[in-house]
Amino acid sequence: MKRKLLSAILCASMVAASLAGCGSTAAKEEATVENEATPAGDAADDTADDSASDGKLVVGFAQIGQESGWRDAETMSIQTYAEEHADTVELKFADAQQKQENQIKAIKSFIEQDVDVIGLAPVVETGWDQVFAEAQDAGIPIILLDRTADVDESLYATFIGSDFIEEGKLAAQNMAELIGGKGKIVELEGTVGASAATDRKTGFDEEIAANYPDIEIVASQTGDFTRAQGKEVMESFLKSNPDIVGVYAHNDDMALGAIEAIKEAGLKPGEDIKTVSVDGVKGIFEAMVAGEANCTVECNPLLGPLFFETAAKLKAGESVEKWVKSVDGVFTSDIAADVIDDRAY
Ligand code: GYE
Repeated sequence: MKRKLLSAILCASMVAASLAGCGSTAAKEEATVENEATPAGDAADDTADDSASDGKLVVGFAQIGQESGWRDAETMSIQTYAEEHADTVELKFADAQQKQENQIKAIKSFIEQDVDVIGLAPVVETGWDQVFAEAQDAGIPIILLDRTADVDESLYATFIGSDFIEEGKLAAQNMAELIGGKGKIVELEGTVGASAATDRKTGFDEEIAANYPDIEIVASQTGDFTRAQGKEVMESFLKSNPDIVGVYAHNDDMALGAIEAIKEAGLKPGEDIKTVSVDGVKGIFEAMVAGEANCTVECNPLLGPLFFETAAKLKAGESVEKWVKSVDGVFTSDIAADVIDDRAY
């Protein structure tokens, strides 16, 4: 009873943003009621849990939020897989609304519900040691999905995602080509403290510093991976740096916001100011086809199948690689029209 009540409270308070999450928790609650008829004790509980979830793979996923088109595509990929495999998989989904404290609450709730595997897209890199240790003590492996955490490797099972430093380097090379190796540019950073932002900045800035002495990054500021903030920050960049020739954004959504700001300033995005961003969402392909964006470095969000397959392996006690690296491509405006219809997100 205590366990059921706690789960319900946690669900109401922290998973409030995710109807799907509460829905699936409710299903588990019913199952837990049945368990209460069984004798107390770990072994009894385990048996009861298995029969309650029909031997299904029960996975809790603590999502960051809905900050970008990329994030929505990833959520869709995870939820669609769970729906299509409902006979073998049960997903508990929490939307943390971009707050680490909500993600920590979600993980604690998943531990309380004794899920088989926990998935997490860490909104920021630091601050996870304690809750990861709690999961480890409970014998629940953690899969880091799409962003890394700055913890000892022993505290998580695997990271599934892209090489952000490499993405930053590719972005720098493409920017250099677009602006003929010279000029002032600005940088729109992702969420402060997020691995995807820190590493995309490191890769880009280091590549520029090492190989392109005539390119100057005159301003670099966070736009929190959102379109609205990308636009707002770009507006102030344009006011203080009217002579820039390029903008590098750590994701496509911020680039799309920047494109709006450039247009409102009476300039032509894609011509007067070149754009390079990361993700490869449909919106940036549309902007490239329209001649308003120049290049995107792909970062695959369709990680649902790989995530669940990896979780199944972990449940079965199989070993998995510490980093399952995504294979991504680079797309420029000259090929955008040819490939836009094949884009899956
Ligand atoms: O690039 C961005 C999102 O963590 C890789 O997060 C992900 C990033 C993605 O908000 O659009």
